[in-house]
Amino acid sequence: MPDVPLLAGMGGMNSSQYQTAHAGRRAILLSRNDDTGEYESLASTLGIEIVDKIIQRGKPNPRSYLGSGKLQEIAEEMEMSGPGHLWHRVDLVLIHDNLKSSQLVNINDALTIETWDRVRLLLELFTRHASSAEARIQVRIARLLADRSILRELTNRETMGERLGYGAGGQTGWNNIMKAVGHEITRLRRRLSKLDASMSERRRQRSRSGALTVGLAGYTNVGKSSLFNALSGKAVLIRDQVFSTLETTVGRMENKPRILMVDTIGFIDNVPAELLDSFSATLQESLSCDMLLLLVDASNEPEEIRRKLATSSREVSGRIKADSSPNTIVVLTKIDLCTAEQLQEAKEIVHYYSPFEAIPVSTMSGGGIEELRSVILTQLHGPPVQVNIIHPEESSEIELAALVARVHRDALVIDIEVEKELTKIYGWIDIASQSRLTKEFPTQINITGKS
Ligand SMILES: Nc1nc2c(ncn2[C@@H]2O[C@H](COP(=O)(O)OP(=O)(O)OP(=O)(O)O)[C@@H](O)[C@H]2O)c(=O)[nH]1
Ligand SMILES: [Mg+2]
Repeated sequence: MPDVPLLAGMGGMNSSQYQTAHAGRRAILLSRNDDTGEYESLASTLGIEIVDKIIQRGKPNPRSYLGSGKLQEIAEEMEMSGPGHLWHRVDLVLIHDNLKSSQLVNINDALTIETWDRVRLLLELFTRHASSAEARIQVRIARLLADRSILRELTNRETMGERLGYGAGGQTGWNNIMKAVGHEITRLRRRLSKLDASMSERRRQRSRSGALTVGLAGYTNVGKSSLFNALSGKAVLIRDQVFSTLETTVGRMENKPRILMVDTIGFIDNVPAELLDSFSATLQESLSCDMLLLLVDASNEPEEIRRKLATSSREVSGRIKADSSPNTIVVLTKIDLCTAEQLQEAKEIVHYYSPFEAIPVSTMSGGGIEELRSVILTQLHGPPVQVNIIHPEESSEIELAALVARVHRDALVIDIEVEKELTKIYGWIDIASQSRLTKEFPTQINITGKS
């Protein structure tokens, strides 16, 4: 890849030398509304300190987001921001919304300082958290797509004679850079599709082996990875940060009957489809499942619950293939942080989205986890059954013990009751194993509902 001196969106960085450590940077935030909390937490996840917020209420200006007068004012203030000024050492301007490339370039021209919109902020976050080959390629593609639209804008301006001084070689130089970016995107997409193919092959193998899968979905930071750990016992990264998880992890929830669980990336509002599409294979891994858990943070304010639930369910339903719609159960997370009234309100909100009753859990206290496990098992394998072992006539202890052990091998046992002529084993056992058992031991074993 050639070095592309891009200003808007990336400061004076060369695209081959992205600055990935942003901790300690000082920024000012420009916004058109007061609702900047989530954005600020995205920035602070990267260690960026927002030293000042400039809020100009109203509709974004189509040319430069803020009016040109306001931008001029900010540029002048910046000029004067020496030691002692609140803006001293500010080297980044953050924009609360997603911008058109032309707006980004215009702001950047007016302020001559590195400028990020919301997409760029998310891309920086993704870059930092991408830890698998798959996630790194996905993020790189998403970045190049965003870079390309800025490049296109700059190329157009140079062609129109509106803007000079970027790169040597004039228009031909720009066209070569655009071509190189295009080739790089194609190359990465090819690599990604190979990874996707091996992912779907693994999925096919899993389903051939008779394993059923439970997918996790929900807004970022809702507690997906924590629940995954609690149910599968497999350690994945949990952090009080948005987008800790960018890739798929499959873990085993139960061995008999075999149930796998899939943890993956979360959702967030206002992400352009193009950006989320880079992660579509990762999301697909979790959504191509036999049952989906849609997580909702019960400790959020009601408005936030509504907003996040609307985003998550829209993303889920837009991505699930029509022929493979899994049953979806809403799980209310972090209930250790809520009052009984809060939990009740959360239940009422989610009731509109799912016909199934929401399951409240806390991975912190462990509350509700076993109930959820049993709901998952029942949903996938039907209600628990009762395996009756008829005691051998000569009451051979060894023979009976062997039969009990044999049932244990196939079943997730909840309870055992020993009666005079009968041992009742109560638990979950998949249909195939049920018929195998009754075929193998037609006179000693029969299976019924719970008596
Ligand atoms: N109090 C409390 N905190 C929880 C609970 N479950 C998760 N958390 C916290 O919520 C934060 C996010 O948890 P994660 O499991 O990483 O959430 P996630 O949905 O995987 O997040 P991303 O992968 O970043 O999208 C962490 O700080 C967890 O410790 C819970 O039941 N109670
Ligand atoms: Mg996670």
